[in-house]
Amino acid sequence: MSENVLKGSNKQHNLNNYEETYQNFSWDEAKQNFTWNETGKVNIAYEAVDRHAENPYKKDQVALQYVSPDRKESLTFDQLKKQSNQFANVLKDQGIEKGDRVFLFMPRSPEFYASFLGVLKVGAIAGPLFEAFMEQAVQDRLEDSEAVMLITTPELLSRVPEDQLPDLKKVVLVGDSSDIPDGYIDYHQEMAKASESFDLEWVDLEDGMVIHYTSGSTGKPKGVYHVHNAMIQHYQTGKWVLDLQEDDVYWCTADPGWVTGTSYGIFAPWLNGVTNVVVGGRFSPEAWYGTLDDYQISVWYSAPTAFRKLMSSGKEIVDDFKLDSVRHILSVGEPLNPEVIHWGKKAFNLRIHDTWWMTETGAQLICNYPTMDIRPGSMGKPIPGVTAAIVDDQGEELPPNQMGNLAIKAGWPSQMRAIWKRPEKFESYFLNGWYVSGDSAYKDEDGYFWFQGRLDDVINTSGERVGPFEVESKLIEHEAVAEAGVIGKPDPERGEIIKAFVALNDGYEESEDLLEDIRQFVKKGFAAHAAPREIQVTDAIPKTRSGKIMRRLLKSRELGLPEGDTSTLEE
Ligand code: 6R9
Repeated sequence: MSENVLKGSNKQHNLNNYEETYQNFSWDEAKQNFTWNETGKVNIAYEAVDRHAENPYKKDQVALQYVSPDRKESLTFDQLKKQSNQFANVLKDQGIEKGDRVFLFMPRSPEFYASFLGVLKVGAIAGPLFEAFMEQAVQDRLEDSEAVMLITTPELLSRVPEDQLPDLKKVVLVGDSSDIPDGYIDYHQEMAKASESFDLEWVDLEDGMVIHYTSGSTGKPKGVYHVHNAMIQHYQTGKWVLDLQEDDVYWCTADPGWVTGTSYGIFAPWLNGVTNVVVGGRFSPEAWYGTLDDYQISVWYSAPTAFRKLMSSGKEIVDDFKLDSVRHILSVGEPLNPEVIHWGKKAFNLRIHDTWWMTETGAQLICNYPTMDIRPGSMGKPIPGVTAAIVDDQGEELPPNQMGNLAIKAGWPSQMRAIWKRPEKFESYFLNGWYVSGDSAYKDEDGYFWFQGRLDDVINTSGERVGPFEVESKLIEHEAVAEAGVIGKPDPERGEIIKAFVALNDGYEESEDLLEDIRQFVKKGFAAHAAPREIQVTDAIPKTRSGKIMRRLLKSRELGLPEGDTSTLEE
């Protein structure tokens, strides 16, 4: 079988010759695939859903296949168009206008997808939030974005501090009417009354589409602002990197609260017109292998943490399922260990393709392609249309094999357009025409990029970005905690775990109960995934003379490494 032919078919891969395409491609070419190329006005929801619903050959194809332990439901492109139109009408009735921020805080469900698209159809900006967020995390994000509307469920409502959110005018609840208190908008009741046709808001390519909040090493989470123009890259990487073909059944395991769950859990698959499987409920190896088998998944995008969990569940369980529908597997979020690639080869007889990108980049940038040789441990090569390099701290390019800042030449289609209300923060990403990622890496002589680590203190636990500052802020709200410093500690399954060092207030003694209480405090007040798995009591947290927590020092001490430069350490 030649490299360019798909497993189990006589079709060709979409990107046949990487080097040649890389030399010749320009983004103008990709724009020809969209109708807006003539009108100049767009709406990503139209391109992703309505366009297919208007095509007699595609309208009855399943767009969304939803699967959870207690609910299975499928929606065709036509049904998804109608439901999102209905919700757009509900939004219009409620006075939502172009540019308004409308947040969604609920588990994955068909209602989530219909309302998310409805928000885009009125030209508003969608802000998806992880259902695991607790009160503080929800408040920070709604407050910063000045969201005027929230779509959530009766169960999650208790985590929305409405009295702290003066801009939040309306709350839509998705649930049984009997659970919906007065003063709230009943999703199902309003949908039942709403028309299935809607005259959608045609916007400019540079108009706002989505805000994803993400963590940095300092300060509150940042609102990363993306515009409709990103669709060009969502579409094109869906072709080249996901290698999507019309008859694929695609499963992206990411939650839409994370950028992967929107760019590649909504846009890339639907812009390419494929059936998109969405799985709710908790992870279990049986449920995951079962999904691949039951729905005959052909293209699967997941993360190293999940692969490692499957790997540790053993070989026997694999034999209980038929996994031969899968033809292409991809990974994102953390370094993909060569060991996992070897496991993939055994379990699926396939290579796992690593992809590198960030919330801020909006779409994939450095990837492995089906027709390219993979070097296990490497993130691959930049997509055509994108220039990547390793630069020094002055933004000068470094030669091969030298470690430095992983940087991308600014101006790719899906690049973030702002950090919400923080222009100086946005500017701080750019140096000498480069977007500087905050990751360190090197490039080998053949142009493959190799990830080395984060250059800042951001923690990557099970593929989720956690800012140490947010965890520290929550910790010191606990009555026993005087000071806190938080680091990521290497962990074989999760990549990193969160470890907190705390200094206790006078009158508090270290005990198992107290540490557990502190842990629960972060879990309940902030988010479960951000609760420290390890807490160590110390007398004092090392700080610089200007009062910054020296996490680097905490980490070297934890790992038994040399302490490095401690000249700014406060005595
Ligand atoms: C899409 C996404 C971005 C950070 C990024 C890097 C890490 C992502 C990776 C990877 C090694 C890969 N990261 N992909 N590290 N290999 N293939 O993950 O967005 O949540 O913003 O995280 O994740 O450190 O800077 P986001």
